[in-house]
Amino acid sequence: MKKALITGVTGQDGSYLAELLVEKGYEVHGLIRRSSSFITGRIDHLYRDPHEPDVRFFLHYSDLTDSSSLITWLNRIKPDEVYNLGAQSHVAVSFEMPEFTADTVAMGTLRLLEAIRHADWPVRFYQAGSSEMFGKVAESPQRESTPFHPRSPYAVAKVFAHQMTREYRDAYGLFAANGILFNHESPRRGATFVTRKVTRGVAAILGGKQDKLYLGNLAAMRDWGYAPEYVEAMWRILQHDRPEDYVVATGEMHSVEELVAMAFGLVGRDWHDHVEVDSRYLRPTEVDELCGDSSKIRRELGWRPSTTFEDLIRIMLAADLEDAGLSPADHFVDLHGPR
Ligand code: NAP
Ligand code: F7E
Repeated sequence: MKKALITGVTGQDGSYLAELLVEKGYEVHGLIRRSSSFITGRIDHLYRDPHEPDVRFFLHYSDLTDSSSLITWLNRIKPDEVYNLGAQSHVAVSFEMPEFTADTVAMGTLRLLEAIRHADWPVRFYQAGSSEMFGKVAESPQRESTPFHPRSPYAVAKVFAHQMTREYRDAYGLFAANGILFNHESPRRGATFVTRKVTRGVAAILGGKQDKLYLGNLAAMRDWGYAPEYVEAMWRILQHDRPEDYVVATGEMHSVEELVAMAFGLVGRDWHDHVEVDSRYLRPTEVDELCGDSSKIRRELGWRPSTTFEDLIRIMLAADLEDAGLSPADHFVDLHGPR
């Protein structure tokens, strides 16, 4: 039985990855931070399912800012694979908390790499890199060789983590690989990222809880995919016979305005009636457009996305309508008319 260690297991991707690895028969260990309230909502079903007594899923307290706990858990668990998904992952928040962001994202990765360097068994390491590293893009679409031009403290910290992962691979022969993942979303997406903010907002408006949705830059363009498909890419990257870096993306780009129009359109509403721009949500430096070329991972590892932009928004909106006590079947309209 293979063992995996996941940082960021309580987050969107950590929860889907833990599910995937448990399904594949791994013994899965996740590191969680102490909090004054429960933070395991996305993974409780794995941890406590009484019908699955054989599920081997364990949680341990740690923090990417705390080397000694990282070293302790690595050496106690002796995982075959380490997935470093832990991060202060919100770009806008990184402008307000640059030091904590860098400590977690950049130094946290270095702390883990150092711990792994001294391990006396073979460990495969996955680093959760981001399309934000491309920032002010040098070419479009972006691929593995596109130069980085980060535009936020978060992105600068991710570039450090990416380059450090490459350095440890080259200098010490570690099996250390970077995924460069473009935006990926799901019903488990944090509520302050734009896709989820919009789908939750639409549900709240339909439920009569609010009338307006306040957003920032509607012109920004992103390449949005479906998170469960992206964690499958992470796993494939670590199963390859050599450590390499891969862009993971759909290759399709949409603006925030298109996202908003789609979400309101799915329930027969005109977004102009509800959306207002609020300058509080603008960033000191913005990434205008991101679109990924994932031909390398498609060619070498056989990975490809299958959920369309419309399906993604439909899945998220349906989940948020249900959370709001509304039936999706009663509210969705057929965008395409009779076929
Ligand atoms: P997320 O939902 O924000 O989850 C982040 C996770 O990191 C949470 O489990 C969080 O724990 C944990 N964390 C935060 N600070 C930590 C610290 N100091 N020590 C240990 N853990 C800490 O993010 P996600 O969307 O799942 O993304 C997973 C990873 O992929 C992140 O590294 C992110 O930067 C990267 N990424 C995401 C995307 C995307 O579109 N989703 C794209 C590219 C790269 P708490 O629950 O305790 O806060
Ligand atoms: O913003 C614009 C915002 O916060 C997307 C993280 O997972 O993906 C994510 O970072 C765009 C930006 O994601 C609002 O200005 C407009 O242009 O959903 P987001 P992000 O910044 O792209 C990358 C790949 C990561 O690695 C990160 O960890 O939408 N936008 N109005 C807004 N964004 C937010 N959050 N809120 C708004 O009201």
